[in-house]
Amino acid sequence: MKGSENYDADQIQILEGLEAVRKRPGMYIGSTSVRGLHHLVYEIVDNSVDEALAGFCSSITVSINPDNSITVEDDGRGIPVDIQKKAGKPALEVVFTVLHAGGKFGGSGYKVSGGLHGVGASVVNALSQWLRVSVFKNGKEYRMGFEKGKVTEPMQIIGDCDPEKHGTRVQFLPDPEIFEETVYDFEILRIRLRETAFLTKGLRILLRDTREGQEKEKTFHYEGGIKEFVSYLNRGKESLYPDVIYCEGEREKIFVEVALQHNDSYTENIYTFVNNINTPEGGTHLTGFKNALTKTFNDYARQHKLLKDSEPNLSGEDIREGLTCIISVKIEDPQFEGQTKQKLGTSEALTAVNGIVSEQLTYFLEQNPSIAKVMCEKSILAQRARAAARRARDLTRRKSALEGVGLPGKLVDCNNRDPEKCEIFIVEGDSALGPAKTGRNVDTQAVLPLRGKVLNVQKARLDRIYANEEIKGMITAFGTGINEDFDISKLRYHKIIIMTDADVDGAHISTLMLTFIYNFMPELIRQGHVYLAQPPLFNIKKGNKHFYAYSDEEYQNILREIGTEGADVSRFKGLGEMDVEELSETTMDPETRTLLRVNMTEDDRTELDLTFTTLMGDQVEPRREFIEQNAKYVTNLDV
Ligand code: TSJ
Repeated sequence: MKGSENYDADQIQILEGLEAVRKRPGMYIGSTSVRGLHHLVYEIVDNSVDEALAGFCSSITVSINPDNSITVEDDGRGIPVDIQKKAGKPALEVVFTVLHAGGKFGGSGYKVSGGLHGVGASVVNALSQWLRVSVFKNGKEYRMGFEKGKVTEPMQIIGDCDPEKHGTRVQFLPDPEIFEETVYDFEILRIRLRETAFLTKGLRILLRDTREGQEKEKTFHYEGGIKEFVSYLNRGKESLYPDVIYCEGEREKIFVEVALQHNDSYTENIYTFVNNINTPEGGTHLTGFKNALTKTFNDYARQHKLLKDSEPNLSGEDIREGLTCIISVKIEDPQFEGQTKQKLGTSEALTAVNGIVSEQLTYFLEQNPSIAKVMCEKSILAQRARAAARRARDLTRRKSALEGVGLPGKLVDCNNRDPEKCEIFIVEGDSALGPAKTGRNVDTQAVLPLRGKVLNVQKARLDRIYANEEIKGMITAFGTGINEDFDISKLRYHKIIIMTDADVDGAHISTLMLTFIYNFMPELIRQGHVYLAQPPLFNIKKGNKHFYAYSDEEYQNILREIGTEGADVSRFKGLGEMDVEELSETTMDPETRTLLRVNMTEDDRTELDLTFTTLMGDQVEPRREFIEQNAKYVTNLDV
């Protein structure tokens, strides 16, 4: 009797647990937006990845089905099906109905392999309209079904299977009552699953879309693991030496893998992971790596006289210039800290990464003196450039302290001093400056002309960036400073509007400016202060009617509507060709213009990913076709 009372009590607790998940899904999967929807897939896949890390699974297939349900299948041992003593029911049922402590958002722990399976499976189950699982084991197929987390088909053996076959297959349909969006995006899954495959060497992941008209599949399989990840990140760049340096080892039950390679650029690209999960804020593993790299390098450079006794040590930043690096640690019970709990706090990870990298990097440098020399030479150049940049910056800082906020001479400022009301148009070329100056609202709209080529900041060192007149002009006009000096409260204009010709050159210049802002003041983009002006492409007149078309498509639509007969059509070749009224009406006047706001998605950290939202002027009648531009800016901008 007692047994069954307990069983009921357990049952109630379980239901309360799953109810909690349905009540506050955000606590368990972050959000119920597209992001959360895709998160369900990762929660399930992570279980198969754990099985792979334990050495029992070599391949995972993820399918997007025609009804937008997802199937994940692996060739692991199959979730245990025997009756768990404590719960008095099959382990399989426990995995899907008991809310496990931890998870990435609510609790603290996330275990890697070693028996704690099913983390997240119950959460996915609770948030699914239905979920079915098949386990292939002992020559049998076991099946079980659920709806909104509750058992609807108890576990049963539905038949024999090939005695050689083993594995788990889960199919689920996210509950539309929970999710704002229920359509899966192949691209989002592709990026994440590719990352997972890079981080789990040898594992084969197949992603398949079987929805009608969208049929496709991609396989990710990297025998080299994070070594191949680094090569992939350095694709299209000139690497400084052919090898990717790789360190691997285990200390105090912490498994460490590091892969690195320098390219000839000046930016540092380090991605860190704990149990295959990205830690954008770094933590002890990153600190351990940085300490090891700086110390190992300086020791080597001194010992081999690449750095003279009279010269100061290379700084960490100097050594990391142009570095692409992946740090991946696997820890049994990682501790996270910081506001968003994304920063690794486990202190043993610092010692482990530091020890392993120091030891193996020292060995590598000794074995590869020519590579060591190339690396040192680059660092020494970086050190000199940094010193020059510091002098230039100190000079400008001192200057502004002495002379007040010396605004650039070319700036045509507005009168209003309330940043919230003010806009600055960054205008390319001289020809557009005239009309922009005359056509602007003198009270709220400032204009800053740029002459000559905008510097590609991904191809220049800091000293050159600080010396560039156009860039200096933008920095002083914006008022915020850059990098560690950046202070958003000093922003002088809440809208920064890049206005270039609607042609290839114009697009290139916009891209260079966005790259500058993205690299030195990303917060401006994050907080939605950066915009692209949208000058029209075509001027269409018929009788007393006047239209502007902003895309080829819109141009065709307008002509179709009004007829070509008697229409006077011309194409704007550049901003400079418009007269003052035209420029003002179509591109600058807040009442009638269209702006694109620049957004930044931080999902895919391996590709600079900016998207745009169209903001219509207050009086623009909604166009038939919304100009939804989705441009991807890949890191290699010089195409
Ligand atoms: F998320 C999930 F639980 F639903 C799920 C788990 C989904 C999928 C697609 C696969 C899995 C999963 C679990 N794959 N492989 C496993 N392995 C185990 O759960 C397992 C099997 C045997 C033993 C053992 O000690 O014999 C231990 C474990 C953890």
